[in-house]
Amino acid sequence: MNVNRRVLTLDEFTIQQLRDFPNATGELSNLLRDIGLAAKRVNVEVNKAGLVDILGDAGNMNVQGEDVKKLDVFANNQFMGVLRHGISCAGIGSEELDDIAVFDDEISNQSKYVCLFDPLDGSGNIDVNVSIGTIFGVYRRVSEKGRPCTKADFLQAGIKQVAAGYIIYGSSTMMVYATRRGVNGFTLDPSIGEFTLSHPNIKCPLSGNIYSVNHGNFFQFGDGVKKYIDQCQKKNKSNGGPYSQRYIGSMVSDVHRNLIKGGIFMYPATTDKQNGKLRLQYECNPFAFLIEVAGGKATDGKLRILDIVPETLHQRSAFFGGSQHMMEELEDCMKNSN
Ligand code: P6P
Repeated sequence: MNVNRRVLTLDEFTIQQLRDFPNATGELSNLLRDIGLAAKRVNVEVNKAGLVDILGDAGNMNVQGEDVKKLDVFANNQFMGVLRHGISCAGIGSEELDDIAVFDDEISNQSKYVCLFDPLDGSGNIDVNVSIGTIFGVYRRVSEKGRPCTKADFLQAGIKQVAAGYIIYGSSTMMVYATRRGVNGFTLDPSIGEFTLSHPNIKCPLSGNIYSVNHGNFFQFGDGVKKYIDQCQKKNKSNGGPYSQRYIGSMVSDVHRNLIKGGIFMYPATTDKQNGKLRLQYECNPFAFLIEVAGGKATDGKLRILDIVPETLHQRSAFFGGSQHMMEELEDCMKNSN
C-alpha cells in the first residue's frame, strides 16, 4: 500500500534523511529530535508567560511536575536535561552557564557532538508579548571520544558546525535548522504536538527591501554603516518606495523575517560596545551558518563570521547578515569609508 505522506513530522523528516545516508549513525538525527522535544516543553511555558501575573510568579509546578523558574533558566534546563539524558551530546555551552556543562557519563562521553545554546534569546520581550526564540549550534567534538568533552570542543570556528538553527516562539512556533544539505522549517502542529515540515528548502532571497538595525545607536556607528543606512533610506523598492526599517529587538524574529522575505540584519560595533553586543558562539555563528546555507552572507563588518576562531566561550562580535546583494552593498560602503 502506497502511503503518500505529504506533511512530514520532524521525526519522519530526520529519519527519511537517514535513508538517504545509510552510513550515517543517526546521532545527529537523534540530537535534532531531542532539541525539538525540549523546544516543545519550553513552548508550553513561554506561551503561558503572559499569565504569570495571574498564575503567580515563577515557582509554579509545570505539567511535568517541575518547578518553573525564571523562563530563560527554565529553557536552559529543558535543553540541558533532554540532551544530558539522550545519547547524542557530550555536553553544552550556554548563555545561561558561565562554563561548559560536561555530561560526564559512559554514554555521553561516547557521543560525537556538542551543542551551544542561547536558550531564550530576547527574553526581555516576554512581558510585552513579543516573539522570542532559542538559538543553537551543533559541532562534532575534537576531544577524544570516550572521554569527557573539553572546552576546545566549544571554541571551534563556526564553519565547523554540522547543524545550526533556531526555534521561534511566535504567532506560531517554528523550528528552523540548517545542515550542509539545506535549511528546512517546521511548524508546531498543536493538534498532534509535532513539528511538521512547513518550509522545505528555505532560500534567502538574493535581495530585499528590509533593513533591521537599532537606530538609537546611529551616532555610535562607523561611517561605512551610517553611509549604508543613508543609502537604504534613499533606495527605491522595485515599486519606487523607500526600503522598510523593521527592528523587533529579538534577533530570532528579525533574522527569521529577513531570511524568508529578504533583508539585512545589523548589530554593528558601537562606541559603547566596541566588540558588538551579540555573542559569537551562540547567536552569531548559528545564524551565520544558516544564512550562508540559505544563500546569504554574514560578516562582522570585516571578517566572515564563520571564519572567526573564538578565544572565549562568551565573546561578543559585531554582526551583519542577510541577502547577498544587500550585504555586498554594505561591504562597498564600508570599504570606501574609515
Ligand atoms: P538592542 C536581545 O537582548 C538581543 O540579544 C537580540 O535578540 C536582539 O537582536 C538584540 O539583543 C537587541 O539589542 O540593544 O537593540 O536592544
